[in-house]
Amino acid sequence: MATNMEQLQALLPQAEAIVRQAGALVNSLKHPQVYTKEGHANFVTEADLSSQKFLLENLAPLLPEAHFFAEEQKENHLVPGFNWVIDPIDGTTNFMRGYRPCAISVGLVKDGAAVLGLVYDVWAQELFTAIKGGGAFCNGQPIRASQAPLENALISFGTSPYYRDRAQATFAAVKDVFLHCGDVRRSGSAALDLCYVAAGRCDGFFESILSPWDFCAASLILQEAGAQISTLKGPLRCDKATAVLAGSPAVFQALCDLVRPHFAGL
Ligand code: 2AM
Ligand code: CA
Repeated sequence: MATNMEQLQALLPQAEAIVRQAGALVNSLKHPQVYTKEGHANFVTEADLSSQKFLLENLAPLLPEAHFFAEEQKENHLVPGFNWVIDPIDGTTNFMRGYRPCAISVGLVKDGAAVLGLVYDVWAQELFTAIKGGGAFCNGQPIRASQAPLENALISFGTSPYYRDRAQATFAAVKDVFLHCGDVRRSGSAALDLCYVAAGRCDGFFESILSPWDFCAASLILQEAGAQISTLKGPLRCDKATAVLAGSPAVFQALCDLVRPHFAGL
């Protein structure tokens, strides 16, 4: 049972190989069949389904006691003990259109806390990884959050396109942030946005609703790189959908102060 750093370190290279293979599978399915899910602009493709099947089948033997909490399965909840928290493709809309940012996200949660995280950018072939207490890496190289002050910061955000009632608050917050920072970005993959904050390529991120498989793995990578993450109200948890705010230590509090008031009524 993977309970300590040594055991997680033994698990990581095996999980890395599986995630890279899932990436190759996704890359081989460039023009997939597309299905519509409940809500606005919410899609799943045969590539999402193939990637998830591959991940479930290959990760299961690594940790037989672990439960799966994955986007494209029907019964979805976190249980006590170990859970693989999986998004087989984060950025499905991008993937369908050939708009680059999209990733495979695999987190391992033990008793509610993320202990292992892998996010693989399937186009750039960059694998972001972290073990709790062991630092954060991109393709094996250590990464660190930036130290840029807010006035020079790049801040990314998500639009929660399936919750149109949040558009007013989201774009008011974006305008406020934009007027205080260097510039803003919107990629379409929350997992990669969070990893970019971890790698110091960007300084902060927010989105008003994300699901645990969107942020679980990246939240550990980001914290192991020295950045901070929370909901609109308090500490981040991996058991339910929530707003996510993240940033380098230099901008996190200021970003929270700018964004939170816009969502006060929600
Ligand atoms: P996805 O591509 O895996 O669906 C875009 O704003 C971000 O929100 C992406 O990370 C996207 O992940 C995620 N997302 C898409 N649909 C969602 C939904 N219904 N609930 C929560 N997050 C969602
Ligand atoms: Ca997805």
